[in-house]
Amino acid sequence: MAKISAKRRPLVGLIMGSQSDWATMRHAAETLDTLGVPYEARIVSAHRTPKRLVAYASGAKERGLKAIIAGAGGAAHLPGMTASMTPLPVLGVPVESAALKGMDSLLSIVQMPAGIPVGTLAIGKSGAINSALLAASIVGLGDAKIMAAVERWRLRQTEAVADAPSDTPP
Ligand code: RP5
Repeated sequence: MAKISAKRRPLVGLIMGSQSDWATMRHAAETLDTLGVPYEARIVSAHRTPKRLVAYASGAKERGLKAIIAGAGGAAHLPGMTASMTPLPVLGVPVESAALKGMDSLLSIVQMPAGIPVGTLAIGKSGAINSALLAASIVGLGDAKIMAAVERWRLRQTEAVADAPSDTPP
C-alpha cells in the first residue's frame, strides 16, 4: 500500500529503488509534510520492477503530478530512466551505498547525457531534504500557499542560526 500524505491529490511523486532507501528518503517525505505538499511514496525499482517503473513514469503527468523525486543507490538508474519517460522535472537523490559511500549513486545519477535532464542533489539526508525543498519550490510556482510555506521554512531556518557558537548548544 502506497504512503500518501493527507487526503489531497498528490502533486509530488516520491519514489525509491528499495525499502532500504526509505531511511534516507523519509527525510524528503518529512520535509514535504512540513511544507504541506501532498505526495505519494512508492517503491519503484529500475532493475527489479521495470514494468512498474514504466507504468509509474509514463502515467505520472496524466495523474496530476508536478515533479518526481527519485532516490536510489549503487547503479542508480531510477532517476534517469524515470526522466526518460516523463516531461516532469525529476530530482535525483543519490542514496549512500555501503560499498562506495554513495559515490557510485552520485555518478550514476549526475552523469546524464544531454537531452534527458535529472536535477541531482547531494548524497544522503541533505539531498533528500533539498529534493523536497526544490520540489516544493517547483510546485509553489503554481501554488501560492506552498510557495509561502517554503518562504516560512527558510525564514525559520535563518532565525534558528545563533550569532555565536556555544559550548552547550540547544
Ligand atoms: C538500488 O539498490 C536501491 O535504490 C538501493 O539503494 C540499492 C540496494 O537495494 P537493496 O539490496 O537494499 O534492496 O536499486
